[in-house]
Amino acid sequence: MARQFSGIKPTGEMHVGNYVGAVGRWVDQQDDGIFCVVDLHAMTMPYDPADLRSETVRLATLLLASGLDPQRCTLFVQSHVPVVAELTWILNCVATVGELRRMTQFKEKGDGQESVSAGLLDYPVLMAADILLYDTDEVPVGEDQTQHVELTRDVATRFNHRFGDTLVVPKATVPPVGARIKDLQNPTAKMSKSLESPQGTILVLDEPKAITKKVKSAVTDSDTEVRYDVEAKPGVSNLLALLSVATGTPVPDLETEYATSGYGTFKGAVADALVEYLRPTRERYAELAADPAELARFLAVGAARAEAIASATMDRVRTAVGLLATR
Ligand code: AQP
Repeated sequence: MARQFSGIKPTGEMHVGNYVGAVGRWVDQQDDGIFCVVDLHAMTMPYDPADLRSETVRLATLLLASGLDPQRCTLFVQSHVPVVAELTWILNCVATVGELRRMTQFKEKGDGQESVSAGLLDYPVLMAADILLYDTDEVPVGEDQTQHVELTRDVATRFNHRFGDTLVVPKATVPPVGARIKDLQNPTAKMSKSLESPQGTILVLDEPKAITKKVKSAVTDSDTEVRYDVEAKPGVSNLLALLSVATGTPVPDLETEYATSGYGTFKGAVADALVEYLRPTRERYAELAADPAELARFLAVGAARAEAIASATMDRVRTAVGLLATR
């Protein structure tokens, strides 16, 4: 079976874009998958250490609440397997500055900043190290991360060419619908944790009333037709994608169903569907958050399992690149 590995940054509240693009699919295909809260990646932009700690716990709890089951998959915190930093260094000597500077996310996040950390430039190499450490075949991600997975493939292929066949070359998988969920207030921009757009971002833990209010005030257009056309009707298309994922109904069927209903009725249906789609996670979250000791136990088991895989990969890598064995 193809091994899945993916991660999510503890940089704010998980939103429905993260859920549709990545986490919901992790849950659906979780058997033998490896999933982590990538706390080291959250350090590439200015942050508060106390927030990083609390958001790591909160996000790990939310992943359990979403349906990841530690009996079926491995769930851990990235920094609990510290050899990822060693592999990052080794891959830094394989990746080039030119290819890192071309990454869209580096350009977007660095844009307008007086100075950016070397970590922001190196973010994709840390991501490559994570993916390659666990002999990953498939990386379920949203569309915004496919460029980083492509870079991982390039680096792994170059490594294997230079040092002999050592690393598994992975591929990204994106969902057929909802690979890039847009901000409800600005439907040409992706919904994002760190964009300051509270009305445009539906959080997985939002109360039903808040979800309904956000969907009802979503930006659409001056037309009345419910039709999927990302260029001409980005707002309506985004809502159609959300409704399709939340109900499991193909977009063309929804276009037929709501063609003449008007935007008010259509938005009401989207809001109701999202409330039901996110309800089980919200309800389980409260229960799991009440027992942080249980979470810590799950994460320790996950880290031990991940460490065992990582350690075997690192033995191969160290030998391949010419590092002297310690034992
Ligand atoms: N809008 C989105 N639509 C579909 N998928 C998305 N993902 C993120 N936004 C969308 C996917 O969610 C996973 C986890 O993302 P991440 O937290 O590791 O980093 P990100 O892609 O940078 O997500 P954000 O929400 O935009 O965070 P910030 O604002 O902190 O950078 C990934 O698989 C991602 O593709």
